Order: sequence, then C-alpha cells, then structure tokens
Amino acid sequence: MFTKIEHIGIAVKDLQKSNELFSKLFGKDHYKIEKVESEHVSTSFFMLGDTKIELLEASSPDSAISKFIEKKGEGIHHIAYAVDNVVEEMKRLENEGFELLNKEPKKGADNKLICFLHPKSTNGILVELCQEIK
Ligand code: CMX
Repeated sequence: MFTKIEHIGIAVKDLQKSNELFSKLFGKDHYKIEKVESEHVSTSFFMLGDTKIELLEASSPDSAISKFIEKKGEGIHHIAYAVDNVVEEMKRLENEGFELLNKEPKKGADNKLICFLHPKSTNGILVELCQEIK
C-alpha cells in the first residue's frame, strides 16, 4: 500500500551551494548528508513538517543525476512514495504493466529499501518506492 509522499528529489549541480540556498529558502538547515555509493550520488535532506526534500548531486559522471542535469538542467528529479511492503508493491506494479528499474529492492539513502519505476511508464515522472528499514 502507498501511504504518503516520502520525499521529493531535486537534482543539483553543487550540493554545498544548494544546501546554502535551500537553508535560506526554508529558514532551517539540512538534518543529514549521506553519500550513496551504489547510486553515485551525494544527498542532503531537509524536513518541513512531515515533508522531506532530498537534494542530489552526482558523485560520478556515470550517475543518473549527471545525465539528468545534462539533458534537463537542475530541478525535480523524482517523487518518492512510502510503501508498507516494497516487494509486494513491486509485484503488484509489474503485474499492472509498470516498468521496474530494479528487479530486487536496493538500499537507498536515509535507511530505506527502494525501487524505481521508469518515467516512460509513469507519465514522465520518475517514481521511487521507499520502505523504511526497521
Ligand atoms: N524524470 C523524468 N524523465 C527522465 C528522468 C527523470 N528523472 N531521467 C531520465 N528521463 C527521461 C530521459 O530524458 C529520456 O527521455 P526522452 O526519451 O524523451 O529523451 C527517457 O527518460 C529515457 O531515458 P533512457 O535513455 O532510457 O534512460 P536514461 O539513461 O536517461 O536513464 C532512468 C533514465 C530513469 C532509467 C535512470 O536515470 C534510472 O535508472 N534512474 C533510477 C536510479 C536513479 O535515478 N538514481 C539516482 C537517485 C538515487 C537516490 O534517490 O538516492
């Protein structure tokens, strides 16, 4: 079951500069910086009430974030939804015809098991499923 928007991911060129910019915008600092080696990204997180914003900077030219910025520029990269059981949702969505970008859940930032759906199968929005690791 989908339960809420877990976070909105924003692709940025320079995490340090964007941390400063978003700290000014929100009037509060990020609560976490995390490198996700497997995804070739450095991330930072801001919490606004129940809403989480993730900034993503590429840590390698092979990163999905480098390619995205090259093609589309900085901006909203994905919307992540919290799910109670990522494996069940992956099976359900595959049966519904959505294209899963990973066949097994993988470890994402901020203590989550994640799966991405191809934007071509979701009206042009990259969708991430997130299950909290307990
Ligand atoms: N949102 C919407 N559209 C996107 C997109 C995004 N984030 N990224 C790429 N696209 C578009 C491309 O512009 C392209 O569009 P056109 O065909 O109209 O030109 C289309 O998707 C297909 O692109 P592709 O050649 O199949 O694939 P890419 O090499 O561009 O990769 C994607 C796209 C989504 C498959 C790849 O980025 C991916 O596997 N993403 C999942 C992993 C990821 O994003 N990791 C980084 C974040 C990690 C984290 O949150 O911790």
